[in-house]
Amino acid sequence: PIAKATTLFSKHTKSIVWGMQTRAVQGMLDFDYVCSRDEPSLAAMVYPFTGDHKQKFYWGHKEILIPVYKNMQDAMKKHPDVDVLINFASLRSAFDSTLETMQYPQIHTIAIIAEGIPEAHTRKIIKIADKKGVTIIGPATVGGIKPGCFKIGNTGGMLDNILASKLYRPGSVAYVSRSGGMSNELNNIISRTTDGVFEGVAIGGDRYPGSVFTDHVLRYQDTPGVKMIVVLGEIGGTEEYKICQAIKQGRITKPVVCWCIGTCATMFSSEVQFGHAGACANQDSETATTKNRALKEAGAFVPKSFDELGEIIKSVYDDLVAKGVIQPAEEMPPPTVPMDYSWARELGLIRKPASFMTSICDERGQELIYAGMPITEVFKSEIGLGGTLGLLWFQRRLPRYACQFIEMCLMVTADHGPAVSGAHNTIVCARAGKDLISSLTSGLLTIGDRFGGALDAAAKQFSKAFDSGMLPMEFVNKMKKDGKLIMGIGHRVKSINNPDMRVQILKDFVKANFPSTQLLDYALDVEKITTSKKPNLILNVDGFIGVAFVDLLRTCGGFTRDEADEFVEIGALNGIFVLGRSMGFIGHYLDQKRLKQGLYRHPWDDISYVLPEHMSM
Ligand code: Q5B
Repeated sequence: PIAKATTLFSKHTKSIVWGMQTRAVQGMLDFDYVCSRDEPSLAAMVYPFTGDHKQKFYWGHKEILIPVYKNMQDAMKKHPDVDVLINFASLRSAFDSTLETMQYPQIHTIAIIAEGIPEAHTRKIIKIADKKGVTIIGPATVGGIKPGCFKIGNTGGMLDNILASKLYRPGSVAYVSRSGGMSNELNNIISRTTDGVFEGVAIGGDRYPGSVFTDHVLRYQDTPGVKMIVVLGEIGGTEEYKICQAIKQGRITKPVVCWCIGTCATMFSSEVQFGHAGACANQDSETATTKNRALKEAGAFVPKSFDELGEIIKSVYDDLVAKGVIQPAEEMPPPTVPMDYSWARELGLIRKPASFMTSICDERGQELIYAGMPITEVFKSEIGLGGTLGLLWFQRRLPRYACQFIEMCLMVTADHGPAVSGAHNTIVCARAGKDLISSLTSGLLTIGDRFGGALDAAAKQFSKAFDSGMLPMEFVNKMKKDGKLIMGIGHRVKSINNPDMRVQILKDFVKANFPSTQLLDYALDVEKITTSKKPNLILNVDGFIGVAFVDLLRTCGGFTRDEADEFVEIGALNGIFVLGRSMGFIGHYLDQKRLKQGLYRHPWDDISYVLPEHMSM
């Protein structure tokens, strides 16, 4: 078998991350930057589920591109200087991707992050790794960290933690633990009690970790920069006895501080399985208490409890300083890494004027909120479609009759046959092979003054005339004099002889339910005058909804007069026709598709060709 490397990471280590772990990668790059590395430690990413491309990351203040390869082979070929692979593959693919990685002799270290890899698979990985001289860290771990040099994925947490534990520059203490979470605690303890961490590895909590305590403790023994070693063992397994043996045999000469967690297991009457798969004592020798005793007997520095771990680390460290073994280096401030915008905002450190303002809907919390009303409440109080529209368009919880009126408007405007401009356009568009949205919008685009889009203009014209005290006759005459059509008056097919039942239905409801119908009454007086001139100059559906809505907004009690006028001014009322008729247009689109109607071509005999006569010179 090929011998494994003593030094796994340096200031020049280059790695590949398997998996689209962009947050972890940015964390590694920020760590590199704060360690004053010349170059990022990450050369590339491998992700088989997308094509080759580049991902944008920050290197300090600058943006850089990191290549992502679909195939590992391409990544290895393009980056021969890479010797570490961080495998973020899931438990289903971690085995295969690790075996594939080990085919490349350039790789000396693999960190496997996934939890739950079958033990049989891990054992196979270990066997091959031992033959090929590859150090495996994990599975089921965050990985490890070498201050000033390299950080595996998410190890060490966020940047504020890295800075607080001074992980941007090396100290003299190397540690190994099983737990990734506890390794962070060690970073904290060691940084407070000594000159800091030289290197730390969390081997993972599985029964068969890819590398064991002694693999790392012996490396640390052989690494000149390491002056003392900390081991955080735990209940289960017998690995800690190998450390005892190595101390007794003189293979380990550097001071070892060690504590096995899980001593509380003795307080339980039955066997306890702790969080890690391997954290269970199957015999007395595997209990934390027995192992701690053995370590102490072998010559390790063992505290009385975990609480004392910091104190004992400090006393061993102070002793080494006193003896001159450790000469603490001068502290140099690390370069500043810009804080991520979202994090800084969360911490309340920055503020920025928003480019967008909204006041109708908030989807950020646990529950969707329409104008202050949680969606569950929208359903509980049965405000229906009219009430929902009231919240989103008018930001008010409207009275029940108003919600009902809105729903009736949507129902009566839902369709008026295939011959009207909008339905016609929708049909022609659908028959030209276009999709639903194109066909719908082609229909909607015909809505305007002449067809379906006269609601707002009718509301404005009638209320302006009414508010100024003009008599209906004066209004009609003025419009005629100005050469203007009265919006909301007139219909192509409906007339006093062929009344529009849609308008009749709405009229009955409004008369029965609205607190006031002043403007509607005024419009009906105008209708009397216009229909006396021509029977089709009725108050049409647009006009009716327009004026009745003004009455509603002005008198329902939910709006000030200015607010009511503003909704008319900004064009809310045409929205009623647009929304209602969208139902019909979609119906026409589906109908044409269902009827398998082919391309529409307008017949020649329906077109009058009036070309200019041939002009001779
Ligand atoms: N005259 C609607 O015109 C229509 C007059 C008027 C004074 C008027 C026309 C008009 C105002 C806009 C309006 C909404 C184009 C209509 C709708 C939805 C729909 C549609 C559907 C659906 C009809 C004949 C004579 C002329 C004109 C005079 C006409 N309108 N005078 N004020 N408003 N209205 N749009 O039939 O002296 O002979 O020259 O623009 O409210 O779109 O079902 O089809 O649900 O889909 O073509 O209901 O009224 O009449 O233009 O030949 O005029 O009456 O000046 O006088 P017509 P025209 P003169 S609802």
